[in-house]
Amino acid sequence: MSPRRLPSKCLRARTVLLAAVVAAQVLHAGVHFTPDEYRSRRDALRARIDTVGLAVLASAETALRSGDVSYPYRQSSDLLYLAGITRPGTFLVVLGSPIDLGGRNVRDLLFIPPYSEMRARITGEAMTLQEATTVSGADTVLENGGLGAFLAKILAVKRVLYHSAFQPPFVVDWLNNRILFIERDAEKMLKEKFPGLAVKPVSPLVASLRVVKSHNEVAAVEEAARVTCDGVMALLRAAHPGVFEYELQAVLESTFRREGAQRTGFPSIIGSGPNSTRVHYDANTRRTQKGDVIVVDIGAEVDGYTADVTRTFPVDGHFTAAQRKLYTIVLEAQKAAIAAVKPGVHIRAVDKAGRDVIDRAGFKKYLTHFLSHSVGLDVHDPGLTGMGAGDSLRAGMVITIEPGIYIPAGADDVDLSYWDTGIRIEDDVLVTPDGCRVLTTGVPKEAEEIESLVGNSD
Ligand SMILES: [Mn+2]
Repeated sequence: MSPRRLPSKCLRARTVLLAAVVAAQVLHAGVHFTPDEYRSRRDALRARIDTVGLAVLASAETALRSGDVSYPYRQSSDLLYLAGITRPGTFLVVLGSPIDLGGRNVRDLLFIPPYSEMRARITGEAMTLQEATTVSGADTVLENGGLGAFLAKILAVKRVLYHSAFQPPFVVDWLNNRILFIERDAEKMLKEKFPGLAVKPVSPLVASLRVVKSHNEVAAVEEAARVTCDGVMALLRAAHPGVFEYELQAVLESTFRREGAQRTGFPSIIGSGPNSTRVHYDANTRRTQKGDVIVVDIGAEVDGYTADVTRTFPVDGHFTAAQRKLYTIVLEAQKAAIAAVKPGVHIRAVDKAGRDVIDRAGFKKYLTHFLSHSVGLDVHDPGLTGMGAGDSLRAGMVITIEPGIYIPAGADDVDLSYWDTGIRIEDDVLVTPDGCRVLTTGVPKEAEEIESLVGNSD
């Protein structure tokens, strides 16, 4: 990448270009979510916090890669959800009951980095108070330098503080061989300064809001699903024995970007041969061989929302008898689980419907994970863990259904024709009032259809 400081003669041309880019971003961000929607989400959060309480949510930290180079930035999902602001250095305050600020009734405040002309010229990423107001609909937007003084005043009169987690909550001080507990110490200092103040995490409250998706959120996941499926179709057509896993990743992710995805929702998994049995393999370095199956578990992120799709295919376009047998079982399991999805059903019953098919076929020990999770702003979206008593499905939830069978080399209770074979099939489904609707229909999953697409570039 180029260094941060540009030679001055480039600045004018870049400024014009960047102004166009910024304008396009603002337009794009408005496609799915209006300030009214963010406002109603904050109202829903307010209804869950005490009237004598307030919530403070910090944006994600910028992660340093080395020197003055950062990793690509991605906003915290909770802050995106409640305010739509994509920049670091942003803090959102949601008040349990309104306060009077300069004669105005204020329910929420946003604190953002001060506008910097220099930053606008160099990165195009400066935001004015007015722009932040337009995006978020917050009652008041102020510069983030004022956050400390504001909190000092407001915490003196509030009884409960909900806050977002410190990331990371602790750091290792290896010079002194000790751990610095940032979050614990911050909470301790607050309680000393404001006796009687209760300090709680805000994330469970926001999670309870995020679990059922709005109409616009479903539209965002559908768009992510469409782009994701297009990427898989391009990948299938580009596959042939001898192709490297990373070449397939490049085809996939270039399709994502060309179709408007900002990034992937999680590192792309392209696992061939032995790697198909490793459920979280994402090194993507192996050269494929004739006879391999390839598991691709991937998701494009569009406007903050990700899809999560898995397809498995033979690199040479022909499943072996053993591969086809496993594929048929997993597909049957997936269809059985999808058929079980409707409001009121517990997520463990959905898991069981799919798992039973694999158990009956005699491959119980080769299914090593739960079959479902919520998907949305995060690939493993909060609110539906499979563990809680309250994990019954509700209309508007978006969940994945992803059974699999993974047989490593050396498995001693199966024929060796099954070795090094991982099969997983995953779709995203919207729970509807009377059942569900599969959102990721853009790429087929019947064995013959998948086979006919592999290497087929016409
Ligand atoms: Mn998944």
